[in-house]
Amino acid sequence: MTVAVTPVPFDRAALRPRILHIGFGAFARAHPMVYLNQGLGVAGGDWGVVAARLNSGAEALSDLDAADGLYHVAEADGETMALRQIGVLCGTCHPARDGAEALPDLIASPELSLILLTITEKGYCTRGGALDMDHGAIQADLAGTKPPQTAIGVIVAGLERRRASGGEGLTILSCDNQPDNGALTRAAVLGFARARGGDLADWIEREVRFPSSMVDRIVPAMTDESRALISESLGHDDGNAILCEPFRQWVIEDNFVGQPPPFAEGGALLVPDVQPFEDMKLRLLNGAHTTLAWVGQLLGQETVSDCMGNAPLRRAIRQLMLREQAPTLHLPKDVDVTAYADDLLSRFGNTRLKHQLAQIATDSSQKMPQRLFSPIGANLQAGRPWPVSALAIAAWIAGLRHLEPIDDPRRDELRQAASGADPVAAIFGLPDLGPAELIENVAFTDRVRDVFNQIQESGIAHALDMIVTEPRA
Ligand code: CS2
Repeated sequence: MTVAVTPVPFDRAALRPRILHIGFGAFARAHPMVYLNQGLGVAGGDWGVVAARLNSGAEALSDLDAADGLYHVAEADGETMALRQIGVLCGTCHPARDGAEALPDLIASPELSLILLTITEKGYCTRGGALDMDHGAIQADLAGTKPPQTAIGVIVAGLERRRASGGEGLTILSCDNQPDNGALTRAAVLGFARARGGDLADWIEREVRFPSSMVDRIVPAMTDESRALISESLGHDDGNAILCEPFRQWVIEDNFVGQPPPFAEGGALLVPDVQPFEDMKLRLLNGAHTTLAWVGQLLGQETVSDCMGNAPLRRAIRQLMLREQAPTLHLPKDVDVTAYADDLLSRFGNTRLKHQLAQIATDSSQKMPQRLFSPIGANLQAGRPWPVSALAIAAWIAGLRHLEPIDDPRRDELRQAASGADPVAAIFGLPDLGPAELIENVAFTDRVRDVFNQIQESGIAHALDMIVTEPRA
């Protein structure tokens, strides 16, 4: 059955290349671009976007060019489906296709005011909150014998050019799931600029702003099934379309050079401090996701919505959110955390989204600190129990030992550590996996080891049954 499409609500002829989006994948299409599309419909303006990728994905960008930058976003759950056409793109850029100078030149362009980033946790090349100087790609970019490969290297090359041509500062806005993502981006960019020498870092400190933001929308990787659903609803194919849930939220620190694009008019919240929103989302939503990814896979489940059909697992997730994560938070004003958690459970139950647990399990070493380790640390300190978190960590270690494939930048060392006689000690003996005060705390490692042994001896379903205290719904 076809569904009516909401057309682009503004005049595309007015668009200029004012925003560069690095890491233009599924999430970018379905989240920040939707806010901008709607905001331009309300407020108008010339805020066009150049979509960029650095590594894979040159073809996907050329496909967007072939469609004149237009694509559809389908927002769906079991009952509803809405289709909008997104028209904010005014170009694409890929170094492999357009040459190594293209991105730094764009960053230097006086028209450009904002760089948006969705490069995933590992794209920042940080460790312990600072640029990772041992990172191979950072070392190569710093050596400067070849064009930069990392987002951080490309950004610094662009800022250097911008400054040299007398350009003004701009804003760099991270849309990745990390706490204080603005400060982290700033640390990475400044770390790189300082390591290069000269006084560019001082200019960046003065002229570039790095607001933090909390982003939320579940946007799974596209599948044949989601493509077919969109084609059927549209009445024709759109190879650039994306399927996501109806829910979206974006809370942005109000800290821009000049006027921000009309994100607020498109539904974003601009606030002085995003941290309460970030912590709540990272711990309740993403912490639950990572728990589902590992416990669910060991239980033989494939998707998040499948997991919601498993009664003990669903109850454990509610328990995690309300008894283990919520008590660690300074909640944003007016938030009812029980309603927030229950809304999350229904979002997870969205049967239109075939959100693969294996996709969420990707890069878990980069996700554990903010999603599970930090709240566990707070619970240990406060003397509160954390059984579901312990199950999640133990399931991760069991998964590293038993599941294939493992997709993680630290895969080899993790796999090796997980295969030994005492995997828990070996995993937490790896450098910089989490905060030292937690990893070195025997109350933490002993508890995780107990649960790990229980999974090994009696199976994950039994280990799960042992910890669920949340009443049946
Ligand atoms: C997920 C997120 O893959 C993952 O790690 O937890 O992408 C999640 O779907 C989004 O943060 C939802 O806003």
